Amino acid sequence: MTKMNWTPLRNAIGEAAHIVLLPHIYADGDALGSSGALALFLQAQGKQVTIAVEEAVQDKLSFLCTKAGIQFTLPETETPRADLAIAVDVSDYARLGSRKTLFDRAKVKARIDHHGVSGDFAPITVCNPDWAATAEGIYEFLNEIGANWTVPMAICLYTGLVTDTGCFAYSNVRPETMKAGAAMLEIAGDLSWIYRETFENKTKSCIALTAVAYAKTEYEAGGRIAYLQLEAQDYDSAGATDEDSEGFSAMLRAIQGVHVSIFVRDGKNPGQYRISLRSDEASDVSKVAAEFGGGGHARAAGITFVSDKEETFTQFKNRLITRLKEGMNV
Ligand SMILES: [Mn+2]
Repeated sequence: MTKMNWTPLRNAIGEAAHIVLLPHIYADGDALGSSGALALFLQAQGKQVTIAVEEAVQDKLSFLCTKAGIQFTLPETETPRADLAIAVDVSDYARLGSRKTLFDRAKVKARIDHHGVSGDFAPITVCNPDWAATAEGIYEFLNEIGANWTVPMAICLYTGLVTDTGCFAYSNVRPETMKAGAAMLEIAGDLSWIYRETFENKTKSCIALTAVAYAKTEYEAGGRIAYLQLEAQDYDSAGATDEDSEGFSAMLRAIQGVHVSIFVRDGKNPGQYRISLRSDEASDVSKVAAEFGGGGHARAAGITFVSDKEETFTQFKNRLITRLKEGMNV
């Protein structure tokens, strides 16, 4: 088990009065939950803390605000220069989005993360790919520092664990992950409602979009790869939003015989595509993603592709499928 050196981060926190926490763009339960737990701890130390997010918090995670009292600040709000900026669950500098300036302006820059492929963009980095979630790292840190755990902190931390592990089901789950989860249950009691809020509780529009998704799914490599591309009109026809398609990559990977899934969505700008990859033991998609300028974990990774004169999306798609086929050991 890798023992992390928390001292530089601990010292930086000690010297800072105003701390800004920066979860990654399209923040998920781990990025927001980890930031929330850390923020509550820092506030209890008398620190002024801002969690600056790129987009409004997804509906299904809004309980972090209502039940744990976390405040997330959108970039349009003026945030003063921080003494310390901590990128939370951010694998790559680009995943700070428009908040790069907030990060750059801070006197001291740090990062807490669990992604294998790391962009070394922060002088103080605590990154351990063995953690199933960044939340597992936050748990380790707060325990080492002797934090007083509260129910809101437990809600935040448990959210990070549950969402990044598919309810403690993925291969990234270790005994330490379960121990962190168990500790949160000891503090907060029944937290099964977090599972319901984040995994069940599907909207009608999500179900409508799921029907479209299954109908549009194509198979490659003799059924070993599932490919799905959803465009703006697919979302419109289902009355769905981006949030409704979260989990689609995992949903496709779960089809019998499928080892790798590719799920493509439109990016923010024209000609931009967001690709998420999921795999089982047959393939390390973080390696493939890195070759295409993306990153992530062995079983879950992402790429952003921008089409230009050099390469169209169709060419990119073919290149990606070919590469995934080659790298598959089944
Ligand atoms: Mn994470």
